[in-house]
Amino acid sequence: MKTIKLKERLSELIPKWRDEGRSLAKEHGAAKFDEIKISQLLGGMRGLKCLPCETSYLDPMEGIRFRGYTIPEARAKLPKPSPGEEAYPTGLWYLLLTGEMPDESAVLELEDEMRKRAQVPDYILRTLDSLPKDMHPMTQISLGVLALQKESEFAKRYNEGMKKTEYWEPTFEDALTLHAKMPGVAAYIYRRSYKDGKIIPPDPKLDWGANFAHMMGVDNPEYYNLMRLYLILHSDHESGNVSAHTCFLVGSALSDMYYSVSAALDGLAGPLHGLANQECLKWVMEVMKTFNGPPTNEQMEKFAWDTLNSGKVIPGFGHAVLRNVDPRYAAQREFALKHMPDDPIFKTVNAAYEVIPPVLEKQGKAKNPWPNVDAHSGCLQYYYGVKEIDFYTVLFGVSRAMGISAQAIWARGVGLPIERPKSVTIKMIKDAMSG
Ligand code: CMX
Repeated sequence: MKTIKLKERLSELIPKWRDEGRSLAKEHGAAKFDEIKISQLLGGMRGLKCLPCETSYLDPMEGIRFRGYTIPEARAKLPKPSPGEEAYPTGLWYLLLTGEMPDESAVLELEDEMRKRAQVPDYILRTLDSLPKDMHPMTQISLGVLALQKESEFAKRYNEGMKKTEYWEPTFEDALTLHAKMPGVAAYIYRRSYKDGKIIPPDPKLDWGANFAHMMGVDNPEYYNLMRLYLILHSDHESGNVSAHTCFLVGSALSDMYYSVSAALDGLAGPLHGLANQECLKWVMEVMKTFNGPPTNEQMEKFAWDTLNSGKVIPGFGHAVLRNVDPRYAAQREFALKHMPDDPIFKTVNAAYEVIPPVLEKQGKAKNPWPNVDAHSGCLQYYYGVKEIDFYTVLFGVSRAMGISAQAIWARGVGLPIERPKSVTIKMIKDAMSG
């Protein structure tokens, strides 16, 4: 069977990565890299350096780098479809997996492979059909991905007794199949929950990113570009965030890619994580309803204080690691300034951008007063007619799956063990402090 270049390259790189990991552990296994403070033990392990991740690195001030490339660099250097202004998201997956910028032929080959695997099995459609249409789309996509587990090559090969050094290979196959099918599953959820329920088949002339938009029923070249950008921006954010870490943890038990990604989607569905994108647009709409349109900066300031004083967080602002404007926010703002500068929702998002950071600074609680990725994404979707706010986190999920699958393939490749940190009781902590 012909192997695509991406898989060939991985089969060359993975043994080297495995040796590198082994010799690091052998030569420096007893060395200390970080120490844990009690504030971290009781505070969500914030800042604790205890997870390896090769696909991306998040600098608090600069934001994410995908394999060393900033977002503007990746957008500029990754191959782009023609016509099209934004890069192929599949090219980013290649970069995340290998650390190497793909050329156009490697991306086209990957696109082709995705196209061949895109058909969503009938039993998945029937599973989705059995769910209430008003079930949250995140529950539906998690169930859809979970049901796809039947396709798992890893589970099959594991049962046949494959060697540990081969684990990465069916993990890669599962990821490829999952990414190929996931837009079709997500688009079907969109069509059945909000539209006429009819399936729009993929268009063989379109790339993976644009096809997702097409299958949802949004055929606008500008939206194709937005979708490609969206899928790139939301893909990877190191391995410590809830969705990535969930995938990493579940996968460490050798649960296959479908189990791991389904679990990750459940974490993404939390309002402090991915669901913040729907919460954010809801909040922006509330502002607009209260002031009959885009607010003045004074009105926005008052609304922000009212939210804080009622004990709620302002969705889309703050971050556990970032201490600056999220470059994923900046990229979406740039898109909005180019394509929809006069849109009233964008104007409201812009007022929030100007007003909220000083308000959060004045309140003095949030360590990062700046907007994150979720503060902008909904406004762009709404503009192009995707007005079903509950669906927004599904778009995030289709993208995030790429980053976490790349992490999972790396983890299988280097042979990381099952994750199992040690827990302690509060009494043990108190005793250690008083002793
Ligand atoms: N509005 C109001 N208060 C906020 C806030 C915000 N946007 N961001 C943080 N705070 C508060 C926290 O709730 C916390 O309050 P308490 O001390 O009363 O518990 C305090 O400020 C300190 O929190 P922090 O250390 O700055 O932030 P954390 O690392 O604990 O949490 C995050 C990070 C993202 C969960 C938080 O900033 C938040 O809730 N933001 C709003 C939700 C959001 O946008 N989430 C999406 C993040 C990106 C993503 O994962 O998709």
